[in-house]
Amino acid sequence: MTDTSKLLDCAIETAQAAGRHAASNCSRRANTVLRTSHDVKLELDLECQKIAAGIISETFPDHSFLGEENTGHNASKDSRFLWVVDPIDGTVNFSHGFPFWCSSVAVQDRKGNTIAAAVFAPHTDELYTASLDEQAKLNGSTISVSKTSQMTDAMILTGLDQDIVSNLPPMYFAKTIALASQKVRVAGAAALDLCRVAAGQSDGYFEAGIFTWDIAAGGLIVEKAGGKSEMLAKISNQPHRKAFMATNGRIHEMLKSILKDGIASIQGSKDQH
Ligand code: LIP
Repeated sequence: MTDTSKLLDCAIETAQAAGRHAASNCSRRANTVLRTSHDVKLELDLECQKIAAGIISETFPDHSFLGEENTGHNASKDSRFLWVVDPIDGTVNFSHGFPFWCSSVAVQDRKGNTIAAAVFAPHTDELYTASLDEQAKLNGSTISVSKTSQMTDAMILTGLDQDIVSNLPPMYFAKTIALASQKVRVAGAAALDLCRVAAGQSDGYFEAGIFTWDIAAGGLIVEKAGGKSEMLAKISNQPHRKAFMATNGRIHEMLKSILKDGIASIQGSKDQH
């Protein structure tokens, strides 16, 4: 039986090692291996993932690994545990020197439930942690979600959903949330967005097409801070991509109902990218 605290210790060590490597090499932040119209893949993404994978495989040689930079996880390992790693979440921010990015590490059971999670933001030296056995913490101190109970008072973090469903107008979700809430913010690093929800600095988070490695750690951290997280839809033909929300719990159903029509379009669309 693997002890949850050992899993959490390894998640912390991994997130800190990956994050510190990126931070201490930020002079190379613009060295790009791939550039698309709205995204980049950096040399440092690959290096940091290698460091993360090395620590995990040394500590738990039988565990499986899924990382953003190599999505075909090592299925050869028949493991009860899957490590889900985003070595640099907020890559575009990082590449510009905008200090809102982090390393996100989660370990999941066979059903995809996160057991232990660590998110490390080197610039602010913030380490967010949680496990099934432990409350959400920031640098060792317990954190909890906000008490906001009305959508009109809520600040919601989101991403820009320009390519999710072709039968919805561009930015449909961001606009829909903006009209219903006090403010929408697009900060650019989903794992850290979720940690801000957990810390009560934002009331909710939603993205229509976010990847497993962006939310696996932060989703548990929100829940263990007293909030709620929920997968709303899977994006077809993209096994690791989904519509996902997390809130302080109090506004959960309100935000969900605002998103309902758009989510129905995702579920009904045969033309997802
Ligand atoms: C990014 C996010 C960002 C989100 C993007 C993207 P990456 O992750 O966390 O907030 O809007 O969809 O997935 O690529 O920087 O690891």
